[in-house]
Amino acid sequence: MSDSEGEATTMSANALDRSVERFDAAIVRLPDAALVRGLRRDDLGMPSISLALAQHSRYCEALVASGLAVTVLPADPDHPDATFIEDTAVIVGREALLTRPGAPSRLGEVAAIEVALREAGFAPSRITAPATLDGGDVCEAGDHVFVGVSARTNEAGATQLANWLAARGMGCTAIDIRARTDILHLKSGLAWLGGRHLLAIEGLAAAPAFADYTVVAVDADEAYAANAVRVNDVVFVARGHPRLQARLEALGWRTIALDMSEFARVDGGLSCLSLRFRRNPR
Ligand code: CIR
Repeated sequence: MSDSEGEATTMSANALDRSVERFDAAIVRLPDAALVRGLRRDDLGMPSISLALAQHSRYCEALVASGLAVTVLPADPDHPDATFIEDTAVIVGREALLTRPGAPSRLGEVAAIEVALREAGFAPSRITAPATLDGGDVCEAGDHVFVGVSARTNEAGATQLANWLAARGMGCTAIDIRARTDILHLKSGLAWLGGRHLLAIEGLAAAPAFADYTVVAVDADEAYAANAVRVNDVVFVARGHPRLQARLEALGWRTIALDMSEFARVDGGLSCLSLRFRRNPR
């Protein structure tokens, strides 16, 4: 990234390098009772809004404990999936890109995020029609970005993202996940752990695109936990995936387990509950 320095991203083949850009701020959006109407591929039962609010609150506490100032946007009763705020924007350093979500019911979520990003000092660019892009398909891995072409992100969206990144000195590789039925977004099955380290579901771990990375493969029965999030010194992991959590700890990452049961019922994961960034480049 153009403004990365100091403790920020250092790309190296060094297996011990776990460096990441350090965040000091995040924006989240409270879940609304409308979450029960959230989009989902499978019927995993109705989310409980009271439990979702409690889980969201603990997620925010974990962000604060990790050194981030958290801006909490109000719930949006008109958009059941609005709590999955990550899908509405991509932030790289001090640059932001408003997305154009691939689900028509989610297009209207972006306006409020534009206001919030401007208040946070960004002058965001935007994805334009007919392109679609969901932030959940965008996996930043230091100076390189992987973008999923999916049921939500089309090829035009991936191309617009790649052009936007190229203008900022960053590379981008598209990964076609349209044939996959097990993940909604690329990051449903992939997470960056820092340096040259990725976490991935078995079906993605051996992808040629990741040849330069060390990939921790997640067992099939813990696949949901592949949507982990590295936040400064810790990795947030979905609670209930003890083998992965123990493995990450054994490999030297500190982890925080967070209960995501109610968001998982509507295909949501840890990464999609926040936009994370640095307020001031150092
Ligand atoms: C949707 O289908 O759009 C929401 N129910 C879940 C979005 C999850 N977003 C993400 O993983 N980035």
